[in-house]
Amino acid sequence: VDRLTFDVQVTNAQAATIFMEDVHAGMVSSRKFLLPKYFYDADGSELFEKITELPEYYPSRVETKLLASIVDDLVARIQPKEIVELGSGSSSKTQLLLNASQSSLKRYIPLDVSSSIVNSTAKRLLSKYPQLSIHAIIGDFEQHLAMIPPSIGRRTVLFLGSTLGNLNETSRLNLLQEIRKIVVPGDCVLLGVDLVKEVRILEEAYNDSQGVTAAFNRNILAVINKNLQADFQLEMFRHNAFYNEERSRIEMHLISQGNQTVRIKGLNLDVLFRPEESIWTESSYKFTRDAVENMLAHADLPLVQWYTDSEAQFGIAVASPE
Ligand code: SAH
Ligand code: AVI
Repeated sequence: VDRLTFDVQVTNAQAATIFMEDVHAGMVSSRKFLLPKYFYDADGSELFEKITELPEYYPSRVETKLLASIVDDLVARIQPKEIVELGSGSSSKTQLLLNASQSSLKRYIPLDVSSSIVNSTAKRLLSKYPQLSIHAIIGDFEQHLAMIPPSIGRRTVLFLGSTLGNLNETSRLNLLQEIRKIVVPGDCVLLGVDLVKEVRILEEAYNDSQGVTAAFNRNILAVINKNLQADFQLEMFRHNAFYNEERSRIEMHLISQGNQTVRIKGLNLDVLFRPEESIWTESSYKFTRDAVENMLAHADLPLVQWYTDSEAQFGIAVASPE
């Protein structure tokens, strides 16, 4: 269909090289780590969708409800002509905006590392919104914002799900500064952020009773097994997620169950694990309104509106350059 453009920012060979370098760096580090963007192969994206349906994982549910309650007000203010979405995944919350903006909206630009989910989502949206053009970009939001096509007017940049919280402070600021470069006065940025709250609620959201989050966490090892011919035994790594109050973040780790050596053939590397040694796989920072307002201001994106649910679990910031 000519309403669909599908841009892939890196060749398979480039992606393979970067993946090798990143896994190597993480596995030879004295504190082992892996980058959370590698959770999201087709299986990982499916597991994340299951997470969003868990009773314990309040962020998706609360953000959806909040967005539904403000969407008419929002769209009346911003009347978007195009929506650029970072880490768009299944675009399920986005559809609230797509529905409400039908009269003004011409183009939707989802950008995500996970080609499988963007592909199936784009096809679904094309048939559901016959007036809409879709320009999908498979890429890394920390590297490829410059590849987003020139604006056709009144652009809204959407960044939902508190995915910004998966970056550390420096990377968050960098990304917001890159976002600033793709908007002009009159455009806006909609940022969904998970808020600091009672530790029990936070920790339960990352330790669900069905073990879906544990499977999501371990999937990163399956991704390495598949792409680098490694022999991680997934059941030999325990899921561990806890709130680090001092740093306002959930940390997810995989903990080695005993002494073990993992062979990563594709890197020609043997990795030794001590009992209880951790691989740090994800941080998920939690915010306050002030913290969000400050970081946006630092990126020259003044906060113009702040929405939160009645229990102040989740926030949606609207920022606009001057
Ligand atoms: N926005 C959706 C999905 C959130 S899950 C929601 O709110 O429910 C995080 C999404 O970001 C996944 O689809 C994942 O593939 C994508 N993602 C993670 N790191 C990324 C990166 N560095 N660049 C682009 N996309 C990324
Ligand atoms: C995508 N991201 C904001 C999710 C989060 O909550 O940090 C990923 C996730 N990790 C474990 N559960 C969900």
